Amino acid sequence: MKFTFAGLLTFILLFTITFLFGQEPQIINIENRASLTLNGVWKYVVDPYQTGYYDYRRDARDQMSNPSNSESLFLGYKPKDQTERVEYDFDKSDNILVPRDWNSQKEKLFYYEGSVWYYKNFDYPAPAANTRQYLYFGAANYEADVYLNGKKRGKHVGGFTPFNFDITGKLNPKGNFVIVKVDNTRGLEKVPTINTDWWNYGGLTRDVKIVEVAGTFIQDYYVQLAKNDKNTIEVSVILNGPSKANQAITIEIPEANIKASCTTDSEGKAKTMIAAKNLKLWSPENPYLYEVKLIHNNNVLTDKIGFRTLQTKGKEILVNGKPVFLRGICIHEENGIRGGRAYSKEDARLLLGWAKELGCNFVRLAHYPHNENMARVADELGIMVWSEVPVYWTIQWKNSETYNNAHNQLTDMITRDKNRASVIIWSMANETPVSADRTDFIKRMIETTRQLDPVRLVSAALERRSKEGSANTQVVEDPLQEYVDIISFNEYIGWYDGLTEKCKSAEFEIKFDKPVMVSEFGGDALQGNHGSKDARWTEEYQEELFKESVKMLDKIPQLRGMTPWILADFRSPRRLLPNIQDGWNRKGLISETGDKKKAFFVLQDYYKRKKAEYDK
Ligand code: GCB
Repeated sequence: MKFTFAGLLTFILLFTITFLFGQEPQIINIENRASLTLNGVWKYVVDPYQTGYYDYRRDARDQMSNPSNSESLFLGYKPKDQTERVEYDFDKSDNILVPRDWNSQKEKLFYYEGSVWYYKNFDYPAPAANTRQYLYFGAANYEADVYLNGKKRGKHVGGFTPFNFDITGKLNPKGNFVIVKVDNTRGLEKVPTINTDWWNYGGLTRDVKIVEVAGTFIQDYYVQLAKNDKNTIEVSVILNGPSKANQAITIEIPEANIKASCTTDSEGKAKTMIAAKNLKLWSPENPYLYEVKLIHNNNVLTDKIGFRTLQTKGKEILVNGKPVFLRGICIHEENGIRGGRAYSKEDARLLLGWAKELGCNFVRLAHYPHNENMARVADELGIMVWSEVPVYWTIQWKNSETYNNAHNQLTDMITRDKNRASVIIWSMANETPVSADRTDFIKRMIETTRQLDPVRLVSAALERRSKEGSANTQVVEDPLQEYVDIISFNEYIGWYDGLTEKCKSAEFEIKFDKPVMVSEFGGDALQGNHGSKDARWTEEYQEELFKESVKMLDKIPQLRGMTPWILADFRSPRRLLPNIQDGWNRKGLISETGDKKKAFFVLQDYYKRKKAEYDK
């Protein structure tokens, strides 16, 4: 073999990309594939000094980074006899549930930020012939080092997106064990950075599975209506495996009498356009989902997919050609009643059920990709979705690693949810301070998004401010307005900016003929705390704020939606006021116990009116 310098560089680059950022390509639609769940009880060891990872000279013990130092500490090694010194024992360690964050399960880990080692053993009796196995994680916050049977399989960075490792041939019929070091330490260079207004829940927060696929299998696909064309389904498929070239793929939608095929190229990719007449279109009023089958070599992968068109025209947002008003609400991925990160279909039904009760046809899933169940349940319930990456406040705009990280999180979010009809907006960021570096950073993200998904709308929650010399006039002065499809901004007039009175005189001046969405407004109220409407923290203040806010915003001619902040109270380490906040951001319309505050009903009324206006 000829060994070139360029070849070596490429190898080093690929190695770095694979082990630092990632990842093997994401396998989508895990829910409908053969799998063994590793959810349930795991063992864990809290390791604040990363003793399992670094030796006393702080050299990595990790076999991959340091092959000569492959000491088996924390890698599942068991002493052979009483002479051996092994300073840990997973079997004797405490239990922890997966999926779930550690903070809400273990009192001693409530505020913990650092490393925790997870351990689980399992049998894998009989893989079917010619199959491959992948170890899949729905998410781990924030970094995960993954080991199978004592050998490192890889590392993943980013707390809210899925990842998988090929473990074909590495499983035994009995006695396998997975060890994962999960580290939720915050960092200036990370995405998000050290400063946020939500709880930094750590752990294996989503499903863990062994997924079994055919030797060559459908790894990824896109099945959606072509841009602005309700009679054409655009399909692309990616095969993974040794025989991926020149393979026939069949797409069937039995209920629509559709059966079509395409053939993969040398990279395993296939594309086709399928004519489709009279499809029942997906909409919030009729969230119709078709069973779609993707077939390769008699292996059938099914999904439930809705079809709808989406575009903006001047100030209108058109879904299936009809103007819509986005009656929305922001949601954090948290179930306050149980405590901790939301992860399950039941959690999704609770949160989206509340949104429905409020009269919403839209939700903003803030400020990071939520678990996949949210978009799937939204598909079923007919709720449109804004999906976001944690490019929040002040991340390091000049740092190329930070960019790569944000780019990976964005790509993984889109890859996972691009077949969900409910998802209509990809959001790039939240309240990022305008500067040339920041705008360049986000413009590059927008370009990536448009390449990956030509149909969905792009936005970002921007900031507004008072116009110079005219305190009442509110303007958005952000060059990103040019590049997004929907101009969205957050405003806290009547909470951080003046009292509710101020809403009466404030006016918005938006220069673009594009739809406007107010992506946040609101104020804190402790549920059950009553008083006059100008007393902060009371339900009455929040009620008044909502009454005045919707009146104020309704005057914006381009207003086509809003997602007030926020559906339910959520935990935040920034919220320190005793007897009121106690570690909770109280801007919820519903308390952490599930009780509705007065403002809930103000918004519900407004949405009834808006619905009637648009149903006409
Ligand atoms: C914001 C942020 C959101 C905060 C909220 C607040 O502007 O986007 O993450 O939680 O304000 O409550 O201050």
